[in-house]
Amino acid sequence: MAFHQLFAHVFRADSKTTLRAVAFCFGLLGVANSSSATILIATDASWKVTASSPATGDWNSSATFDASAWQSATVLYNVPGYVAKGIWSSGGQYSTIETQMWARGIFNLAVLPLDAFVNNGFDDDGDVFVNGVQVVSDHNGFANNSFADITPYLVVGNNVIAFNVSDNYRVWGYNHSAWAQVDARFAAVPEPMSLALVGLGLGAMTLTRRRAKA
Ligand SMILES: [Ca+2]
Ligand SMILES: [Ca+2]
Repeated sequence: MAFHQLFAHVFRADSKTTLRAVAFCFGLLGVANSSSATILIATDASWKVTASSPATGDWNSSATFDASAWQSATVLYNVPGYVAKGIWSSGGQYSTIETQMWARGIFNLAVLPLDAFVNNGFDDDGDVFVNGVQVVSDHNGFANNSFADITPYLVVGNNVIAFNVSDNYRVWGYNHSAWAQVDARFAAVPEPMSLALVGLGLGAMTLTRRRAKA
């Protein structure tokens, strides 16, 4: 039955139960079939940071790198338009001692996304890495934002996003911060529970039709 025939039939059936069942079915199908942008990871207090140069070179590539000596990030402010928070190490925004920071976060992917992008901002300069691949190189000497397509560098399983950042334009004394956010878009997969509910809804509609004919 074509959709317009089904729609016409439903309104002829004059059954609140049927209308509710059909509305429910198509509501669920709409949710199940839509693609959605999902924020995978964004800088916040859960990120690990250090103001000391990492001991080994795999700090930006290995999910199993030993970051136990690193500290949790200090959240400095909200970033307008993003979920990400501006972070730095414990020295904070006006430290006169900590002029560099290294930071890392880990996120797990069950499937690869259709596409994924990183937005970030450095006060003032730095590099962003995804699984060890440099995706941002910002060395213009002042605070600014960057954007990069990281789709090719993601893997199923654990992924590492990491950056190092330095402050080198000390307007208002020392002021430094950094933020990063990964947004990914996935192909939607209908959930088994939604399909089961759609089946129940269609069953209820059929039952209503039979009762209307009897
Ligand atoms: Ca910069
Ligand atoms: Ca600065």
